[in-house]
Amino acid sequence: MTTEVTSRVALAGFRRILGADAVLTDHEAMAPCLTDHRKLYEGAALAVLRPGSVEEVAQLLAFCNGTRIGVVPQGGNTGYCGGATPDESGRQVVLSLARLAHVRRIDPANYSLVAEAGCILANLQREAEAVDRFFPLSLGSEGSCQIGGNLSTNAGGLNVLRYGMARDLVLGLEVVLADGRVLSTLGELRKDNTGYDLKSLFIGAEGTLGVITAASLKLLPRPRAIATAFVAVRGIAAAVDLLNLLREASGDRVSSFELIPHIAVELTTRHIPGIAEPLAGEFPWYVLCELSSSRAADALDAMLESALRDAMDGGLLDDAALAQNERQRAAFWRLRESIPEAQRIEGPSLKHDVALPIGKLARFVEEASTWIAANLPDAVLVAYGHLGDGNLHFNVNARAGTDPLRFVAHADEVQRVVHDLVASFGGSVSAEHGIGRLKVDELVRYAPPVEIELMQDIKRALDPNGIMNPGKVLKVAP
Ligand code: FAD
Ligand code: 2HG
Ligand code: ZN
Repeated sequence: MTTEVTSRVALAGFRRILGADAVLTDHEAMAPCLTDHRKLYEGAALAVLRPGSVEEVAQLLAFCNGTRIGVVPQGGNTGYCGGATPDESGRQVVLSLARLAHVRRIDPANYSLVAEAGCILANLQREAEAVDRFFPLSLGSEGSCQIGGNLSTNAGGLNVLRYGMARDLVLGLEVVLADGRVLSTLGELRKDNTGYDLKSLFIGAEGTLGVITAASLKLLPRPRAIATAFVAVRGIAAAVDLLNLLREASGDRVSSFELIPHIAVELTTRHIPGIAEPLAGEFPWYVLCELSSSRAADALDAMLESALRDAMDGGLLDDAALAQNERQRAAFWRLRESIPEAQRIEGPSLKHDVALPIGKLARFVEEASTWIAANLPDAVLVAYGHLGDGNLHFNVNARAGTDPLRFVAHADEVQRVVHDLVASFGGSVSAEHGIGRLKVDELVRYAPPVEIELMQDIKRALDPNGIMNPGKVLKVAP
């Protein structure tokens, strides 16, 4: 697709398949789809395509495969690694899933739901609740991210400790392959050992192997008892000990365990209206923890209070506030979920989404923050995240008044130091946000060569013409 004429032919093909209204070419209409949430990339596109059915997606991919047009699937466009943004060539198309947004089936007796890829995550949570069930995937972006995007990034979020990553909630998938064939494993079975687990290939593939058009998802019993506390812990090692103590004391009812540094409390209270300090004193590290149970009769508040008292006696914490009602619980969570936004308002930040064996988190933070303090005087460390999963957002913000361009110029150097340290601790340089375009080189650097070779083999087998999200995840197109 390099000439004016072939672009015109392509656009005519898209309009034939979708009708003119679902083919956006006007720059203003396309603009929101051509950049990523973090504004790291600014791409261009031949068109933004908005199919309204699986058949239309299939016809589009068959057409793009035949004409070698790169296809960039896009969900809610909240991804952190530039995976949903087209490159700068203007020769790719963005394929928006927004119009595939129906819940096809919901079966409370089977604890399952079949949803199209464009369903907004928060809507699925509500659909489940309406039939007295629970869909546990929960992230700060749930009001705009889509289930197709969640599965394509294998999203994590706030409840992984209890319920697992997005992958763990999938019973089946419907996927349009690069050549337009439709793979449907949309069954609602919990047991199915008939051959290779093909659906797993597309989960976390970030749109490089096919387009997810629908998913069959697990539902769970709805939590009916919840206890939540905001706790000032005596450091990260103490937080890990507290997690173990709570798991034991509660019969493993801990569903969230989030680490929050004081700087994050300061940023959210300063930048986000209506957020207040949960505790009177000032402490370096906090944990937002939650116990939940599907048994209404479980006395979780008493259980949590007694466990926290033991932890205080054992020197793990200095203070704690138990949410007394739903309003207070929501306020604690609002603080936690607003940290990325508060960080964004504060100014440029260098983000590192890393995972480590949980017992090594404290030493990692100590070593990495010592390096930051010694080498980046303009930086403020904002390290927070899903401690219960060993997942830290080891983010570094520019100190107020720092020249943003000068600060961001350190990104590669800081990333190398942080990621090398993560690797030396046996960790991962992408815990939950994926690879996208941002971490393509990092994947090559840290993944064992055999893993990369196998990924390339799979890519070649499923997408021999390299049309699916070119340049994302894997460096070289087939
Ligand atoms: P997009 O950004 O549109 O796309 C992401 C990738 O998936 C791209 O590569 C795209 O090509 C591909 N894709 C999208 N839809 C499809 C499809 N149907 N078929 C094939 N490929 C597709 N992430 C976490 O894991 N945990 C968090 O706690 C978390 N919190 C966040 C909080 C905020 C405030 C924000 C802004 C983001 C957060 N994220 C988090 C990141 C982001 O929300 C997730 O990665 C989310 O899963 C992306 O979904 P999306 O629909 O926006 O996907
Ligand atoms: C979260 O946990 C998200 O809030 C965003 O994954 C993390 O902004 C970040 O670095
Ligand atoms: Zn996160």
